[in-house]
This record gives sequence, C-alpha cells and structure tokens, in this order.
Amino acid sequence: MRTDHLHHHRRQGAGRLLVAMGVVVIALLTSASPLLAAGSTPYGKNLVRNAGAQSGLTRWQTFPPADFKTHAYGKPGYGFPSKAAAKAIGGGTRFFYAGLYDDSYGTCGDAQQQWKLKGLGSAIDHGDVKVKLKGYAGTNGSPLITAHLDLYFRDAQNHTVAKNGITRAVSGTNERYQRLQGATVLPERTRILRLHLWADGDGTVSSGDCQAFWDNLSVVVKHV
Ligand SMILES: [Ca+2]
Repeated sequence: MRTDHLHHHRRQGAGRLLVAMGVVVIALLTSASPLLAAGSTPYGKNLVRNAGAQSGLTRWQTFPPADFKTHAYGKPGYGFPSKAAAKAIGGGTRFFYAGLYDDSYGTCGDAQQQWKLKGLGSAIDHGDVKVKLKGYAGTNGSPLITAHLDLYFRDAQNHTVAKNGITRAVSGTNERYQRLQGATVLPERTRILRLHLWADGDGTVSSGDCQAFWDNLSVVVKHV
C-alpha cells in the first residue's frame, strides 16, 4: 500500500514537472518572438511583413530619412493609382510611394525588408530551395520614371552569390498596376534575401516627384 502510494505520488510529481516544463516551453515560444527566428524560415509562407502598406511603414527600412511614404488610394488623374486600381488587386486603402525627389541626396526614397534564412543552408546548397517574388508596381504617365522591384540574394556576410537576384521594373504605366513576378532556385551559399523598392529616371529629377508605387508584395521560399 505504502509503496503504491509513494509510487503514485512520484508519478504525480513527474507529471507536474512535465506540465511545468511544457508551460516554460510555451512561454518561450509565445513571449519571445525573436526566438522563433532561431527556428527555420518557413516554406510556403509570405516572408514580407506589412506587405500591403496597411500598417504604414512598419517593418520597412527606408532611405533617405522620411522620403519614402505610404499614400492613400484616391481619385484618378493625380499620377497615383486610384481606388478602382486598388480594388482590382485587393489593395486595401494604402500603397507604397517613393516620395518627393530628394535634392540633397540626389535620389528618390527607397524601402527594404531583409531576411536571414534560418535552417535552410544545406537545402539551399543542394539546390533544393526555390524563391518566388510577386508584387504590383506602377508609375504615373511619364516614361521617364521607373519603379523597381528587386529581390537580392546574399551570403551570410552580405556578399554577392552566383546570381544577384530577381530584378523587375516598370515605367509609364499611367496610374495602373503591373503584376510583377519571378522565381528561381537559390544559388549555393545564399543566406540572406533582401527586398528593395526603389525608383529612378530623369522624370523624377525634372518633376521633383518620384511617382512610383507598389502594393501586395510577396516573397515565398519553397522546397523543390
Ligand atoms: Ca495596400
């Protein structure tokens, strides 16, 4: 009896310990989201955060300071995509905009988001990981303003690998969006992906306005 009781008691104790450990693990997983980055980069999931400008510039690094903007969809005829253009792509209420031309820096505003690929190194080096870039970009009516959507491939030291990445550009879209996309197998040693929205062209300098815009961006890695 006594032994049984003791045994039962011990099992209860072990059970409590396991529950306590479980709570600790769950707490670590839920409370410290940067810790989750220590896990593998997920396949099949859009890595871009705030991909549609609906949360302003949260998650985006911009340069020069305060130049790159988000802008509300509105009426057509002002060089920006209209509410109808937004509706056509499920673009919500706001889009990314390269801002006014910055004379002191001699450039339009640009925005970037970067990911360190975690836990995928061996699959990448075996040629088993594909990346797909998708998004919408456009410009005003000027053929001299270009909207760029680039995804760069870099190694762990942020140096170039066998391919620079996927680069796409549009110009003279006359306030409409063009759907841009590209997919490729990641070259050996790729450990960093960087998405870059930027604009250039003589029209940006002469007009003082970089009327290039983007919305609904997506970067997805897949095992192939
Ligand atoms: Ca949007």
